[in-house]
Amino acid sequence: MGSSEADKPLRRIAASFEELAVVAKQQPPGPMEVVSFARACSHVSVLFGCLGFAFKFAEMDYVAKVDDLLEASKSISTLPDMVELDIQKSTVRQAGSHTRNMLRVKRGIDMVKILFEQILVTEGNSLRDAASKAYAQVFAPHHGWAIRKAVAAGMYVLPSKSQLLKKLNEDENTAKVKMQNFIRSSGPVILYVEDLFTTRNLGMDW
Ligand code: 1PZ
Repeated sequence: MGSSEADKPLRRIAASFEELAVVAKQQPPGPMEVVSFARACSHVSVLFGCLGFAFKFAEMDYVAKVDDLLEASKSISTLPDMVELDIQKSTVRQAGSHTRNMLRVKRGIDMVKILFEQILVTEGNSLRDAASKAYAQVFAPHHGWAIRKAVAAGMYVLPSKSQLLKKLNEDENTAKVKMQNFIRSSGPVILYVEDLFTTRNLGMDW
């Protein structure tokens, strides 16, 4: 069973976000565990491996931030507690803080959601338009000129859609179901994390 999960990363990504969505959709929501959020986000990093060397830098940054959340989960049990601790210490916006890393990782999830949405509506075999739109919507407003230029260059060396699906061990139809699944379940999780910021007036535009 372990190996079939490893062979089908999209299934594991979708399944872990479905579990998080259950917590996110509770009324009142949560509290979501740091460890389950971090583990679900760690599954997403397989996608980088499929995108090639150009995205190595993004992968390293994303993985480091997810690892920080995994480390945090050893002493802090829930995401709201984690944010409260940073508020008490006045470290919310400090580079490397758990709350700041959570915001960056949330953007990564949002980018994958939009990327999947775009892949499902884009004709043809290129990922460039889908990936460019997702990046433009989520990260570009927060990245400086140099990073935006590097990402734009990386868009030209992305694998094709069929190469990506092959690496993910999926075909059009099986991938479609799992992408739709992820789109559906990541929505409430993204909103849950955004709520942690808005309800405490922490802002998210930083
Ligand atoms: C087909 C999909 C193409 C994917 C393109 C992904 C492009 C993201 C490129 C980002 C380069 C990251 C460079 C590092 C940026 C950091 O300055 C910031 C701020 O970090 P801080 O100052 O708080 O330490 N980090 C980020 O913005 C997080 C970047 C994570 C990128 C995750 C993308 C997830 C997309 C997965 C797509 C499969």
